[in-house]
Amino acid sequence: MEKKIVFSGVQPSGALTIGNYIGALRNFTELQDEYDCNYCVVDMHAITIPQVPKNLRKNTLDVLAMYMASGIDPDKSTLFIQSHVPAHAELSWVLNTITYMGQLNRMTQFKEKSKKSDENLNAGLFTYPVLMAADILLYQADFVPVGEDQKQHLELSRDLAERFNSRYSDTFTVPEPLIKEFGARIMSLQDPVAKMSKSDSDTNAYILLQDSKDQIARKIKRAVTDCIGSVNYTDEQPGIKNLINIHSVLSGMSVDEIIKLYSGKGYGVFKSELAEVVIDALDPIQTRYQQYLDNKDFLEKVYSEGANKAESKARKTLRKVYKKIGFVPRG
Ligand code: AQP
Repeated sequence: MEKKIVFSGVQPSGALTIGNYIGALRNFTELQDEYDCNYCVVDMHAITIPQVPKNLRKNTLDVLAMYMASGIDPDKSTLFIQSHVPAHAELSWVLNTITYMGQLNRMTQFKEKSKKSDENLNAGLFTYPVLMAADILLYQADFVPVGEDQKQHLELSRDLAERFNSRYSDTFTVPEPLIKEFGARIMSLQDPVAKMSKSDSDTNAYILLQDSKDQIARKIKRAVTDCIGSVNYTDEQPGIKNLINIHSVLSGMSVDEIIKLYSGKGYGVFKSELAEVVIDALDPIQTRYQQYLDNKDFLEKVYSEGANKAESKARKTLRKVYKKIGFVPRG
C-alpha cells in the first residue's frame, strides 16, 4: 500500500526556539517511518520580513542541521531548501489568481506581523499563505504537521485545493492539519499570553535550541509567573501553565504528576528542575547539531539530493496544473 504523504516547513528567519521544536520538529521525526515525508527550509517565506543576506544563508544551513539533529533522516524523508525548487514560486502564482483578497485580509498572522512592520508593508507578507498553499499542494500532501498558529493558513490551503479541483477537475489532495493536542502552542516566557517566536525582540522571551546551559537556566528563572505561588495548571496562571507544558512534553510526565511533584514547593524549585529537564532534552540535539554544522560537504549533499527528489515530485503536479489551466506545453 502506498504511504500517505506529509509536508511541512520551517522558516530560517532566525535560530529555532523550543516552540519550533515542540510544535513542529519533534513531531516531524515521529512521522517519518509511517509516511512519505517532505520537510523543507522555507527561505522564500523568510524574506517576507527583511533579512540580512549573510544571516539568511547561515540560518538556512542551521535549520537544515537542526532538522537532522532532531532526528530527521534524509534517507527516509525528502529534506530540501524551498528556493531550490522553482515550482513553489510557479504554483504560488497560479494560486494567487484564485485567491480572494478578502480571505488574505482575514489572516491573523498578517495582521500581527504587519503591526510590527514599518509602513512600507510588502506584498509578499500579504500573499505568504498562498505560497504556503503551493508548498503543500505541490507534494499532494495528505497531512501537514504544524503548530496551532498555522491552522488558519492551512484552512486556506484546503480551500484553494477545493476551489481549483472544482473549477478545473480533481488535481490536488485536500490536506489535513496534524496538530498535537499538547504543546501545539508554546508561549513567550516574558508574555505568556503571546506565542513564543524566534523573531521576538526580547531574547528572554524564548529558549533557543542552541542556547547554553546557563542561558537556559537564566531564561527560565526570569520567566514571568504570578504571585499565587503554587504550581497549578490553570488559565489564571498562564506563565506556570506554559512552563508545565514544556516540562510535560520534554520529561514525558503527565500534568498531574508534575503538579503533585511540586505541590507545596515554590516556583524556585520548579523552575530550577525544569531547567534541568530542558537542558537534558536539548543536550543530545545540540551535540548532533554541531556535528552536522561542522560537516558542510554532507549538508551540501543532503540539500542537493533533497532538491532533486523534491523537484521531480513537484514538477509532476505543476505539469498537471499548467495543462488544466490551458498553458501550452513547451514541447
Ligand atoms: N510557540 C510555538 N509553539 C508551538 N509551535 C510553534 N511553531 C512556531 N512557534 C511555535 C511551529 O513551528 C513551525 C515552524 O514555524 P515557522 O518558523 O515556519 O514560522 P512561525 O510559525 O511564524 O514561527 P516563529 O518562531 O514565530 O517564527 P517568526 O518569529 O519568524 O515568525 C510551524 O509549524 C509553527 O506552527
